[in-house]
Amino acid sequence: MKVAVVGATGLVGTVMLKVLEERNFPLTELIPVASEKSVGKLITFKGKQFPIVSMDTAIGMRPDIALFSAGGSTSLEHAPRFKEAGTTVIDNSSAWRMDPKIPLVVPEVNANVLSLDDKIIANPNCSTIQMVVALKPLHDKYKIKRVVVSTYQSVTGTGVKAVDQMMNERNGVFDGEMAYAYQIDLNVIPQIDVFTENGYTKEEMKMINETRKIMGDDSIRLTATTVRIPVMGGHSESVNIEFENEFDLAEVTSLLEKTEGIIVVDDIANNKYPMPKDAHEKDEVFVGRIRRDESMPNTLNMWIVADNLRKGAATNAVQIAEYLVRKELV
Ligand code: 2RA
Repeated sequence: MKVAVVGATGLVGTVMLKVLEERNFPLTELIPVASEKSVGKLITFKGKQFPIVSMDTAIGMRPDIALFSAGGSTSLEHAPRFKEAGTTVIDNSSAWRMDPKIPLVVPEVNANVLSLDDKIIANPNCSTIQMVVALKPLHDKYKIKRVVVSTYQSVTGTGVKAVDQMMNERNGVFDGEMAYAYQIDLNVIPQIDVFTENGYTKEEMKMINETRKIMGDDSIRLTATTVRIPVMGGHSESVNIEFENEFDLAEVTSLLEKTEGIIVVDDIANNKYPMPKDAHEKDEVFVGRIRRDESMPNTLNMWIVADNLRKGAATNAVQIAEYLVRKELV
């Protein structure tokens, strides 16, 4: 497999390279792609050095797979050009996610929708990915009626500039460039992305719309509040789920424990629950604080944490690529 990583020097691109290396992806040639100012610089991968190339050079090299994490407009412009060259694009931006012709995939949930004809595949939003991994086994068993989610999202979801802003604020340096309109350190910002006409942010609408598409069920009702907190390492989510059917709490835990990609950390007797600090650099989704919502019948509360740069972005994209290779869809 010849694999291009588009946006190789960004936060997600860097993690994509690390994940490809760690998971020993069957790669014969790596093609790192970045903006003109990085062209010619070297990227070390598995002890070998690969020069960063331009978009045009990469397309000319006709990779089998291109993992894109370079923003929506780059993706809209260049993913179709890779597709023309016979490359399968797995795109981490929001550009293609809600296009009805484009599959939006979390492998544990809906890899079965993929076919040989899919040459552009969308990787969902980070906060959506970790939630659907945990919702899917429960939906299959008890049928979800409604989800109420509130998120606590890491600054790494915004990018390097936001990490710098937080660390500068922490170190008392306030003259750097701001990624957010407000101070983030020692603060909480109840806005992720811009507001839409209905008063929700784009991030909140992504969680609602992408969840229904990935789960293949438009009847699921969802509402979301997405919040940026001064944390690195992962996104956390408080999720309240109302089911059509009755559930047994021990069975819920056991279903989650048996689900590929989930680690249940739920030992309140010993004060154990998932935290971003522990999820950092892990590929799994961590679930804990599993308990009944005693104010409503058939309703559950749980707490979901995952490394947003890993399962929320790079790992999920690499897992899609692994699935394509395994099923000979590329
Ligand atoms: C965030 N959802 O955390 C974004 C990243 N894709 O802001």
